[in-house]
Amino acid sequence: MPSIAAQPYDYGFPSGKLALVVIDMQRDFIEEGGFGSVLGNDVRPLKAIVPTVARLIAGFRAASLPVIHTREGHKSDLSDCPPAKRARGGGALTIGDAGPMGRILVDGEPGNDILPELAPLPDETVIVKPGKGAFYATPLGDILQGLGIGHLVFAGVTTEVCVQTTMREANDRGYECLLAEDATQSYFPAFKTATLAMIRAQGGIVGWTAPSDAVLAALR
Ligand code: TIU
Repeated sequence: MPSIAAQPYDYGFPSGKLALVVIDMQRDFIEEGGFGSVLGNDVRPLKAIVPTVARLIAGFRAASLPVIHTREGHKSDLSDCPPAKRARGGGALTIGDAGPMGRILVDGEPGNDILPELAPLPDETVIVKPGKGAFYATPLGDILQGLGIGHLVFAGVTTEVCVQTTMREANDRGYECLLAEDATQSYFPAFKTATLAMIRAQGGIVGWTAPSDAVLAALR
């Protein structure tokens, strides 16, 4: 069984049975004027991981392993956006309002697009999700079951919100989860550090973490 040099210990996976889940690498979180910035965040640090995420995606494609992309986005009538979620944030604009990249966090708007550098290939799955977790109210679980995949590598943003929520959902569903340390980012550096530590604490209570180079070495 191949393995990735990881913390808290090596991560083994069945040959040919590993998928990459790229969480929410969309303009709404990474570019000025999207959801991330209307929440009051400096979005610039998130852009820095794009080349690393691109390398991971390229490695999975080269190994003929599935790459699954997610986007956080709501229907245009906001019927899948709980009023409580829409009310959060306290900024001048909120979900569904018109911003510089179209309506904020709404599926189909320019701001909801995945960054062009990380664009999904036509045959890759894109999950549009109304929540922070990618399993909630989406077909992700059924798709993974159909692929016979039980081992997941995670990348994307933000570490402690959508990435961690999805990893915890996956962990509770029995998936073996690894987070690529340098292919994820938070608006809050301390939250990223804490998330990596809490995932791998207690013998890997939520999963494993490893640098992207260690993941790519194992794929080769
Ligand atoms: N605000 C924040 O850190 N994140 C989100 O709202 N969504 C995701 O993490 N994708």
